[in-house]
Amino acid sequence: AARKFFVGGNWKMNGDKATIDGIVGFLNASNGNPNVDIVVAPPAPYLASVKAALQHNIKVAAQNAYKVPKGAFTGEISPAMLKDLGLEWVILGHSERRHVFGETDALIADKTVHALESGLQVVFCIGEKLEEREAGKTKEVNFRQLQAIVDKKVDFSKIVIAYEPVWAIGTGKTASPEQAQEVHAWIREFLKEKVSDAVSASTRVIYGGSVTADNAAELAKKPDIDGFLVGGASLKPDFVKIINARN
Ligand code: G2H
Repeated sequence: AARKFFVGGNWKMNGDKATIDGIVGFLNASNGNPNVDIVVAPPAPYLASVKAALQHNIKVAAQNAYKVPKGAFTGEISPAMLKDLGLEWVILGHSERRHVFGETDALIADKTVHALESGLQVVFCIGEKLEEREAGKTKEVNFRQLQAIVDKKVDFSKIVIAYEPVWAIGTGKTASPEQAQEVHAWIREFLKEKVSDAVSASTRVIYGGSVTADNAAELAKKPDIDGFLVGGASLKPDFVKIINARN
């Protein structure tokens, strides 16, 4: 079966009640798109209100969640809490979690296993830093990050892989369609070798890093780019153009 296009909006630590009302407004006015899985990730304090206000064909994700259901972990939120709010998705392994907050491959793998066990689906983010790309380590770094969850025998039917080269995040430097396609094809080869032909063919691999309404359509034409994880541009009405980039 064809891979359904997936567009995520990662709001990061942005927004307040007024601006978020505006975002929900333009999303609801867009009516979604039946050919696209649309998932937006507000900051944690707004998860419940956004979930309540959005039309049901637009899903809500958390930007992170911890590896256990509850307990003495000040400042953390659990997959059980997200499920309790009726949410279906969580983003894990975002480069800002890896590089600003020091999350390791091992921690991200544990979080992924627990989120899946709890019934959430996961947008699992990977990507190399500029110095890694320049040192010829792009494949090695992305494969290492993926191997951490392959080792846990996760159910890839509940995972969307987001390839987000760190050098393209929030910098205005988008990977060219060719650069992104090259890595997406490597990821699919990796899945074929380490997991199965079926998982390689069916898993959505989306691109993130300075995606805009202007560059989304060209990226979306590449055969192994199955959608986007959008940061800055997901806060603006142009996000609707990115949702519809493949149509
Ligand atoms: C990458 C992306 C969204 P932006 O972090 O996850 O952000 O589109 O702002 O580069």
